[in-house]
This record gives sequence, C-alpha cells and structure tokens, in this order.
Amino acid sequence: MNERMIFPVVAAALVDSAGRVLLQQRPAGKPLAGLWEFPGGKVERGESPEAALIRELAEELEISVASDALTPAGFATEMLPDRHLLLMLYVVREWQGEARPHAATALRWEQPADMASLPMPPADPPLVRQLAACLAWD
Ligand code: 9L3
Ligand code: MG
Repeated sequence: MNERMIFPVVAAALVDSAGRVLLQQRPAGKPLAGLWEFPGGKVERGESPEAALIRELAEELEISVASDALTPAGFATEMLPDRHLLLMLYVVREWQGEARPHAATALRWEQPADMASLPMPPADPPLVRQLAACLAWD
C-alpha cells in the first residue's frame, strides 16, 4: 500500500453558552453530500491534528481558535476500502468571529441529545455519544 494506512481527520464540537453544538451540512456534489457533520477535515502531511483543526475552522467557518482552546473529546474509526479513517473530535468553547458556512450548505446548533435523528457521516454518531459524556463531565 503506497498511501498511509491511517487517514487522520479532525473535527470540532463548538459549544455555545447554552450547551448547543455546531453542525454543518456537507455540500451537494461532494462525498457524503447532505449529511450533518462536526466541522473539520483532513490532517495534511507534516501537520499536527491541532494545527489542522485550527486551519480547517478558519477555512470552513472563518473563525479563529487558539491551540489551548482545543480539548480532546473522543475519536472514532471507520474502515474505508484501502485504509482506516481516524476521526478525532475536540471540544471548543472559545473562538473569535461568528461562524459562517464557507464550505457547507447550512449550519445548525443542536444539543447532543437531539442529534440522534440527524443523518450523519458514519464516523460521527459514536462521537456524539462521547461528546455528551464529555460535556456532562465538565
Ligand atoms: N468526515 C467525517 N466526519 C466529519 C468530518 C469533518 C469528516 N465530521 C470524513 C468525510 C471524509 C473525510 O472524513 O470521508 C475527509 O473529510 P473532508 O475533507 O471531506 O471534510
Ligand atoms: Mg471538511
């Protein structure tokens, strides 16, 4: 196998003061179109997961996040045909700017308990459960 066998992806649970968490809808014409996901994306070669997430949040939502505002909250894996997707979720409670959908069709703020009925990419539902446990523990 020429490619890395682990395909690392990072995502953020942006939590507002009411305990709601931001989801974005993946755009038409791209893989997993229409599904609601925690914002984020691929970790590039040579990049740390935290740096990748800060970059993705700037690109996708036009918000700026400090590295010490990222708290690991869980991870999930998914078997792809040629490699394992490793999705790492971070809780973020502080950021600068107002989230605007740059890469997504729409944004919505939801309590984790209300996310079960939303169609999500395969790796995300296990993270919803880990997130709920993490937020309850805070
Ligand atoms: N993915 C799944 N859930 C998420 C994110 C941000 C990403 N919350 C999956 C979808 C793709 C891969 O990770 O298979 C790369 O994501 P992107 O670069 O297409 O956003
Ligand atoms: Mg993305």
